[in-house]
Amino acid sequence: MKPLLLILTKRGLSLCRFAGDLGRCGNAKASLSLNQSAWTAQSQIRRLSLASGQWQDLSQKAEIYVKENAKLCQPDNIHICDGSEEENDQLLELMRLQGTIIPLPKYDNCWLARTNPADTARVESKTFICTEKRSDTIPTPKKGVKGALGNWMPPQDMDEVVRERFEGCMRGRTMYVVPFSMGPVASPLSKIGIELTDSPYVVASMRIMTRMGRPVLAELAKGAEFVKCLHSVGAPQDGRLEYPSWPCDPQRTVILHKPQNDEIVSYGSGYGGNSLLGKKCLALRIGSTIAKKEGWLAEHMLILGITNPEGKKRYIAAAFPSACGKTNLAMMTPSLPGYKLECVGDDIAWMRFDSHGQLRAINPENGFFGVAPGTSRASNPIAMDTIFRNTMFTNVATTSDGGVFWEGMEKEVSPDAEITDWRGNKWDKSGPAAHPNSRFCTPAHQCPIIDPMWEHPEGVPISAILFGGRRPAGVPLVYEARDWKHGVFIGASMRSESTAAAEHKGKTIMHDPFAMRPFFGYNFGHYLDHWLSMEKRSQSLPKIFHVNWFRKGSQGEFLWPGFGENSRVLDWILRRLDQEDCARDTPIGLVPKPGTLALGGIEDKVDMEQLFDLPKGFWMEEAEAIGRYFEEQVGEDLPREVARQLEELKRRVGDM
Ligand code: GTP
Ligand code: SPV
Ligand code: MN
Repeated sequence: MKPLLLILTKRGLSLCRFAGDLGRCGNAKASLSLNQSAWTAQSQIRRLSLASGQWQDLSQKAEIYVKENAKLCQPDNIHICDGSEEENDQLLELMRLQGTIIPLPKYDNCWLARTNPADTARVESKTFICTEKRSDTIPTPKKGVKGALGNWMPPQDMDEVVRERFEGCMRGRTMYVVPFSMGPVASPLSKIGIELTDSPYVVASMRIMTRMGRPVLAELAKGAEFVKCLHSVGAPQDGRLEYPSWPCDPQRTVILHKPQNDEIVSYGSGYGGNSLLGKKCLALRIGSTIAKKEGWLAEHMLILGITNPEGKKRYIAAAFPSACGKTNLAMMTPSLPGYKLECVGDDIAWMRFDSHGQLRAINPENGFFGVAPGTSRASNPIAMDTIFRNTMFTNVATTSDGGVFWEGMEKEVSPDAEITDWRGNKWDKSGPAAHPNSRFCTPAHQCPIIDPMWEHPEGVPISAILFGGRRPAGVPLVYEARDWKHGVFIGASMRSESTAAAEHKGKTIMHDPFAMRPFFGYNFGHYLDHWLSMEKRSQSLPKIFHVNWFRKGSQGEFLWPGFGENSRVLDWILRRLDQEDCARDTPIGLVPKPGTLALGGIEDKVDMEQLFDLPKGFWMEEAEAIGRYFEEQVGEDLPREVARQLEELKRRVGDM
């Protein structure tokens, strides 16, 4: 390791591990005031100096992109990331000195970041898609109704927003150039991005969540196209950072996407999907627009492989809204004997039909950014076996013996360990110890059940697609779509109880079509057309199902034990794929015939009647609510076929 130099500059503490000169130093403590003109002049001269890397590492196009934005953001220096272990160690050390992260000595190379409490989740209200025409981004809502299928901004406004926030925003900081690949490097299904960021936390997290560094630089050098991703944590207008160890600007946070240019710009937040731009911004929002153009699907779905007791293996993709069980299902330990589950991905699937009409999926990510609370040896032992090495935790609580704690881990910490809450105070039990949206960021290859095909460049063949959400009432444990069109309607009609994954207040049942509501890169009506058009691409489409692990009884208790027991539902689904005659028709779709769901061992714990009850009143109201939503939110952009599916549902429910 190179020697570590600490240098006191006008801006505070600078850390430098590269060759000796100041100009090549990494940035300091985030004591940013934006009007230090003498320094500005200096950094003007130095601003295109490289602290690490070489311009030759980039393609000409990439070099221009970096230089243009360096001119705009005026960082003290630029660091082209190579993704090496050494570079990562240096960044971790820098963050430790700045107080951004603390080590977790109980584990191997694990760290905790505590954010500014105003920066703990995605901010949907400040996330925009920029297109010339509003109708390219969102369907036209009914007069007097606020559109809820994304936020639109005209490109001129975007330019203004960028100018206002980014001019000089990296003064006193380093601009990191993060070359990354979504999907295995050089797979025909992958896409490259370059994220420019002033957050070492983002760099370290992108190194886990994506393939980052050298191999991607090599692709760029060959002239590969890339998605442009500009990110700054920013600083409040008065220059005063309330939490210097977690600089951000919550007041002016904005996350912008310009599909026309394959461009993402994010300002003001360092958290998750707001700042790790490969994830929701590239893989879903920009991804979905590319997918539409190129004829494939970019979806908010986990991918798992499941082998039945006869040794037959199938892959399934499943779309559940944020914090509704994707990571848990993707790593589930089947309770049904003889079943084996393997994980391909826990959040995003890119899927396209191969030349035989088989839908194939890749996980574009390289790590898991999973919800911590609720994760335990009892609920998700596989995650627990994954996350205690090389992991960046954010906003979890800590124990006095150098470990982590969150709600659900009560039985897994020593009873006399003292607990420090996610804000860094002694936990007084008046609120949760860990933030409800606290997360682990951990390398996927560490997962003990990672699928042998998880990095296969052609992807894995998908046999079934599941939709689901948190439905406390009325929605049965599982039902099967009658056909592809009906399946598309089920995806379009998805609703779920709100969770802590975004900024929503209180629990309400929200519409969340395809679990994509916060992630559509273009007009949802056109997205539905695109899904419907898949029928033209293949003779052997996957079967579609809807699942609900979250139905509740009269005392507010979950009616279904969930987690590993969900294997019983997967078993029924696989048997349906094998054409087994184990389903019966209902007005909403096909449900298990009595006695066909494998319940051995838990018969007395589950009330099948309640789990599969279809109250007519509930479904009348549900169909009304879906109709109202389509009318108010999608209007003229709703495909006729989807409207027809709703009429059919209403008719069938009316006949109940
Ligand atoms: P994002 O990462 O935000 O997209 O969330 P996710 O969809 O991956 O959800 P995750 O698997 O992290 O689960 C979120 C919460 O749901 C956790 O608190 C889990 O414990 C809980 N959960 C997951 N699966 C089940 C289940 O089968 N039953 C019940 N009751 N809770 C579950
Ligand atoms: C989600 O909210 O769906 C997440 C977390 O997976 S974030 O990456 O922050 O969007
Ligand atoms: Mn997840």
